[in-house]
Amino acid sequence: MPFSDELKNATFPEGFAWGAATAAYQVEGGWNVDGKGPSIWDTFTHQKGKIFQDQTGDRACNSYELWEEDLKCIKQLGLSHYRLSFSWSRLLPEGTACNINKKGVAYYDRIINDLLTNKVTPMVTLNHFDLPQALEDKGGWKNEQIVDIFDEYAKFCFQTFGDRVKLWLTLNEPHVSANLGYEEGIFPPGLKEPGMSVYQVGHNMIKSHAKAWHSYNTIFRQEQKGLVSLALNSDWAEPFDPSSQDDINATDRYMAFMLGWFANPIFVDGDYPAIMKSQIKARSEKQGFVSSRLPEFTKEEQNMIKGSADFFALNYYTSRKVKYSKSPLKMQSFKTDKEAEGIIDPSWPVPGVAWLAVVPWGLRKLLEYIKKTCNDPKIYITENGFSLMGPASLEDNQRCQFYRETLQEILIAIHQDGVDVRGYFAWSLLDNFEWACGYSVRFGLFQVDFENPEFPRTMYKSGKEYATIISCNGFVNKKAT
Ligand code: GBH
Repeated sequence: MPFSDELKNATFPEGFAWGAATAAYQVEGGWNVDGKGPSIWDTFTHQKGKIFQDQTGDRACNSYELWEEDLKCIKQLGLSHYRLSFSWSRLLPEGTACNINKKGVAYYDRIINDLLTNKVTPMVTLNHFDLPQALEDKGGWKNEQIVDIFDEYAKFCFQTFGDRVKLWLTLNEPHVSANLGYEEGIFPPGLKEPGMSVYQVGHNMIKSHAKAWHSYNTIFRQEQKGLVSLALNSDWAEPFDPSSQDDINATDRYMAFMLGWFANPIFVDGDYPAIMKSQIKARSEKQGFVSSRLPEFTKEEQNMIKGSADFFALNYYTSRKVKYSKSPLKMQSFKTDKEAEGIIDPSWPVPGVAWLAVVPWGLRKLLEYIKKTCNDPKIYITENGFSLMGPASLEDNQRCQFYRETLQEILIAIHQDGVDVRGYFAWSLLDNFEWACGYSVRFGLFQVDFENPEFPRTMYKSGKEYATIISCNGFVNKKAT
């Protein structure tokens, strides 16, 4: 997509949030110090054969001890916003407010206060994949009681930090937690229960989010005046063969099963997308189930869920061409329910991890799709990034180009398509523990030397590139002209 002449001098709107993001388990380390309880990621990475070279987040970037180094990175980039997540089991070692870890509270107090002192606005995710192990032992996200337990945790955080934190995300990427944790088993709790638990977990996550949003809305909003949402990840998808009705329908299902699953209940009508419901119901019935494997919301739940977000938080990484894939009825899984296969176009570069085809224009299309299908919400892009296989060179020219192109697509979305984009968070501030890939995949604006016990951070060229764009609030250096 060429950057048209009319937009040559365009800038981002005033007050646009310029951010970078991290997540607790990926950067903190300090997995068992100062009263922190274990999370499902501690348990999982301590088993053999789960993670690339059996690496763990035990030390990660050691941000638990090196927060000041992270703050220096944030300042060097000139960020206006920083997205971090709280480790639930660092705050509440058993997951419930029966036991509050004061040292955990002090750690996040310090981060929040330092950010505010430096005029950086924090955005906090309450749970980025690292459920307390103590709650997993009681059934975790599969047990409906999690809805009340999560609400208690959320209220504790709003109460403790909400005087200063005004941007909250309840959950990160429920699609990923449910699919990788319960369908594919490559994230904890490592279950492979195809076509069943994935929907139960998604269901409980939606209700958990909505209940916490209502707690904020009724108890804290008036006083604290913040905003609460959840981060949803989605690819952009287009039909493999645009003249095939089968591929067109498959593309609709692909988007419904990825984004609509959560976006439709929360941003549209309190319920799952119609095509998702009909598809899973029909297949379940033919497989001999008495009811659909996709649970149903009661009317009361629908009313609670509908409208339970103050903005749209999007994590975008990649795009797919979608083909209809007919699946035998006897095969029961999320994938076969979807009957759609996502393919990477051979012309799209894949510089790092295999799933990440770089398609900056897909973001523009996805933003327009969200505008259209989700009632034109305010949108924060809460994650977007470019991976390299590590250790990566500091001269990451491809990543520089990626940030330029992506931010130009966002400018077009704002000025040409009228999408209400309020901010952008690069994933990630630092090279960090990239889940199942361990430290083999690098997403940082700063390189971290994991071999050196001091974990030094060094800015990549792309960090400089991003800092320049931030300082110009776009691509034109107003000071120079
Ligand atoms: C985000 O998920 C996460 O929020 C963040 O923590 C993470 O570091 C970042 O992406 C980069 O990965 O392994 O082939 O089954 C992005 C959505 C969903 C994309 C899972 C990769 C795994 C595909 N991710 N998907 S595969």
